[in-house]
Amino acid sequence: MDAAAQSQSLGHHAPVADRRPWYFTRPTAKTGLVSWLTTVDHKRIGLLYGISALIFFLIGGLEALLIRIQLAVPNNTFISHQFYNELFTMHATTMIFLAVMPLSAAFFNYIMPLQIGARDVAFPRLNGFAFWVFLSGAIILNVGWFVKSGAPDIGWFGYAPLTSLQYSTQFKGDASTDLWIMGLQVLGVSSVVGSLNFIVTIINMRAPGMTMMRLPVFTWMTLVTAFLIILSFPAITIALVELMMDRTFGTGFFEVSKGGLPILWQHLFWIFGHPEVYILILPAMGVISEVIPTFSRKPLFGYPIIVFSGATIGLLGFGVWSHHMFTTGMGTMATAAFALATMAIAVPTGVKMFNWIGTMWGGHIMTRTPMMFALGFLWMFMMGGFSGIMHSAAPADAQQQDSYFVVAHFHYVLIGGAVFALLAGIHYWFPLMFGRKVSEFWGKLSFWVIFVGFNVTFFPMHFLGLNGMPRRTAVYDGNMGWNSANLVATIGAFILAVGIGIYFVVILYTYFKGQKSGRDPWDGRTLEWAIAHPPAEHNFDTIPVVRARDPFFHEKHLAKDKPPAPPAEPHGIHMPSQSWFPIITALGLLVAALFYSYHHFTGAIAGGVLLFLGVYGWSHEGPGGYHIHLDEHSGDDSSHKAH
Ligand code: HEM
Ligand SMILES: [Cu+2]
Repeated sequence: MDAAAQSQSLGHHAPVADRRPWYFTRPTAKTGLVSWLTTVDHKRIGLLYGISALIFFLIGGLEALLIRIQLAVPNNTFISHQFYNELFTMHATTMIFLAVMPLSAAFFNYIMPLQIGARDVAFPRLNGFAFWVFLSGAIILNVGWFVKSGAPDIGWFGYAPLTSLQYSTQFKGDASTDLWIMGLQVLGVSSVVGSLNFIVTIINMRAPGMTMMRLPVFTWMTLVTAFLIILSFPAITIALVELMMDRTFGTGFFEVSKGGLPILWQHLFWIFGHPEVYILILPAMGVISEVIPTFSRKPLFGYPIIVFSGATIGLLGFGVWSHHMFTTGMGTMATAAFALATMAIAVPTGVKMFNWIGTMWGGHIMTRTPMMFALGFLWMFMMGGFSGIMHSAAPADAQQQDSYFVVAHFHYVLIGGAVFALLAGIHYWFPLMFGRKVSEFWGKLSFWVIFVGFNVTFFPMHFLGLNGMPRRTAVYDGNMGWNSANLVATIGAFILAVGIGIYFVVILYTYFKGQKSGRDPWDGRTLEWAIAHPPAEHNFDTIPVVRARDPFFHEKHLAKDKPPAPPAEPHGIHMPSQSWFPIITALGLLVAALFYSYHHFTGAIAGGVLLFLGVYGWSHEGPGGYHIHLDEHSGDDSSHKAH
């Protein structure tokens, strides 16, 4: 069957503007493995991100448990010091880059286009490419576990001179710093490409009437996060290129013996690293800003203030990187300036807290599972914020630096904040994605076990830190007064693991056997709730016309008149075609980067050739696309197979 006949049999009109190169027919299968490998549907790509992120979340959690077992008792010999270093490096790298960021990306992909009334993102193939590149970077980072050189062991911050050839030489049984460099570099490509796509989508593809000040807050935070990514990643890209040149070609950017400056690494790393913290937390704030109004049955209090404080946090985030370097001896002026700038960030963050509380104030609060996680977020994030303000004072930080106090602080922000919000988001949007609803009993049970386990694990770490226990050390002496708090923290980590386990089992059970949710189970406010659950491939049968903030709620409950007729789509609904080239191009990048990490230059060039062929085919097959005609069909949103 040729491609045209095939697409006829699927009920689609022949592809438009589709120049088919001789070497590949454009895939049209809508189910099965090929359909997933070649997908350009933002919802499927969102699911791919989400599933991968959850798997890496479990891997990172397993690494954390091994760390906690080792620290449960003094002078433990459970694991070697070398393995410990690999574990804390990979735990942090995995959680940040392979779990929390892609889980946010899953929501950006799945939810954002629905919230703005779009049929897909601006560049659907580029979107698929971003996912496959993400997976490539994740693989590169993790191959170290399976080969002799070992996993990266230099910390997620990769401070010089730990990364110099002197301390981490390849192929001598030492760890693979090069895998870390190339893995992060490849992940950066994915993040930047994805972010450009989201920015263009949000600016250009909003439904008629969806002005910027009517954008749902989650979409706003997607936009701010995307800008943070494209502005901060160049700093680490350059740092990694320089480090790679030091290690491959013997340059001396960070090499003291050649006149290099280790502190240059720290500046470049944290100019990226601090905004990265907001890249992790702003999407979470976006989710919370959707969940709290829905379950308080009130519009978000102070919408413009929430939006502008989000943007302000993003901007200020670029001016505070050196608070990670108070103890490097920057000088009093620099230290004072960075301390003040850091404290200033507490203001827009506090403003947001008051707005969320103001939204609940006098509201009709429904304590469903997503709301429970959101309330958990508010409390935990506030705790993390307070300890954050504590070390924004440089003299206090000089004591807390590199102690467990800092570990407690950032886990309160990253788990209590980012992870709680994302877990809330999964529950919140689950009915939309799969048409099923998680049981309230099991959902809430998982919440409470996670909540208790989390606090038992991390609250004692504040005291461990103030009592001087250093982070990133595999053993401690039994006479330091740290024994009981460490044991408690380890027990807490297991309670937390049980909670996460329950959460996952409940989600999986719901996916297969859960109770059907019906449409719009939470009485939603934003456009994504207006469509079928799960959504049809083309999202909206007719593009909605937006007349208010919270447009769906407005049309359901407040508007007396009918919305104006949407502009006709004379040729039917235009959908983008699937393509093989995103995954082929990403594969080229994977091969090139992997071989380069092993300084195997022939292999690297072969990967480069594949990459080039991918780009060549991609640009020659044309954007493609096909039409769906709804006029002849039954009117059931979930079926788009017209004719
Ligand atoms: C699942 C529960 C988790 C537990 C029990 C846990 C436990 C730990 C422990 C004990 C350390 C200190 C290792 C050391 O200093 O030697 C650590 C470090 C770290 N964790 Fe977690 N963690 C968890 C989840 C997360 C999440 C979700 C994130 C990020 C989103 C994260 C980010 C980090 C970072 C950035 C470090 C610093 C590593 C370093 O000092 O280089 N962790 N974790
Ligand atoms: Cu910072």
